Amino acid sequence: MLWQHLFWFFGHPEVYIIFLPATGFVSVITEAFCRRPIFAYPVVVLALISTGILAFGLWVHHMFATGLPRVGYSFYTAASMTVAIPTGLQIFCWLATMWDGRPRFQVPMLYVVGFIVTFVIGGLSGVIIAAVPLDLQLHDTYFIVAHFHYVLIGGAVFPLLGILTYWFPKMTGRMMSETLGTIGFWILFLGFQLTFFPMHFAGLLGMPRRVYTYPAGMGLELPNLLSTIGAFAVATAVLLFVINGVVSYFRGAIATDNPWDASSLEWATSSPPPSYNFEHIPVVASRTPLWDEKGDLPVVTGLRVDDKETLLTTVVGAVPDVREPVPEASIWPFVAACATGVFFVSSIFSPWAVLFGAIPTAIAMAAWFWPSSLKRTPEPVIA
Ligand SMILES: [Cu+2]
Repeated sequence: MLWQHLFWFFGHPEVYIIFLPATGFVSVITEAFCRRPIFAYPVVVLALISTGILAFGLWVHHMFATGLPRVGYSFYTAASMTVAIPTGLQIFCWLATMWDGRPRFQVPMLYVVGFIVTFVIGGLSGVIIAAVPLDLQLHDTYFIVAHFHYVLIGGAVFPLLGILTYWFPKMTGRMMSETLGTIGFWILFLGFQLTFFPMHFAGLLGMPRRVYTYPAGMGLELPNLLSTIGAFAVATAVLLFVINGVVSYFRGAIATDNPWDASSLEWATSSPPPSYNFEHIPVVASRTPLWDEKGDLPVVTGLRVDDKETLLTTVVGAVPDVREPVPEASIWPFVAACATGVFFVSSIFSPWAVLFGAIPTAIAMAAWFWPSSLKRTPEPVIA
């Protein structure tokens, strides 16, 4: 039991570790392809933060079938249903952005729409199985398999393929094929639904998960046949995506700096960007700098040219504050990283490693932070 608690105390938040970056991808794509800033941006951010916090209080909903005190059932059912609130808020904000914008349904945006449809279905089956009486019926059945694939493939894989298509021109300097991408999206979307939707029914009919065989004549033949056909479609779509990536890398249309007419800073530099990203640090005054400035962005001036230096600003107002010298190249951060790695890996095998592993780590850290008389001190900005 303790192991199960430990596993799910990791396993439930881990789902959100996968899902939360995907919400960022969705926001970025929705904004660019609807040509307006995200609707109710502070709500989206607060919803993200509260999802991250709530994620740590839900793990027991994976363990309803182990037997719990009554108050445990009630608490974790309530907490699990609560997480639908911030997630729902985000979905409504993205829909409002589309409603109020002028959406262009190119491949990345198709993946966002696929995400919303699929993830909402997964969210609804999630609210259903948060209820203990139903969960006890459906525990360890294909209904659960259907639910978590809707949440994870819908919530993470669709946004990931969308953002890869979106950032491909920035990473490689070439566009992915729109035709191949559109065909691939529809095969994936329909193939996914064909694979996982029938699993709800197989689960309701009592088919246990982690088992691929079943007795004939129980009504399980049709849902399993549909799932098998769908699985081949999903594999085909993934293969198409890879082929599209490889072919476009060599033969794709040359990308401009900002091929999607997006608003954020990565599109202000060339595709692909030089290793230093920007020759001069751009000045940004809003969340959509490239839509505000018609020409080139204004740049920071007055930094040293004979030495490495960066500009620090105040935390809330982003007003220029001090010019901070960039540290000289040093071997010590690398040594500290290696020593820390050895420390943690060897502590798996012996508790003594905690004691002896701490010594090289401490030496590396001390050398790294040793005060050097040669270091320049930060200088205030003269406005
Ligand atoms: Cu969970």
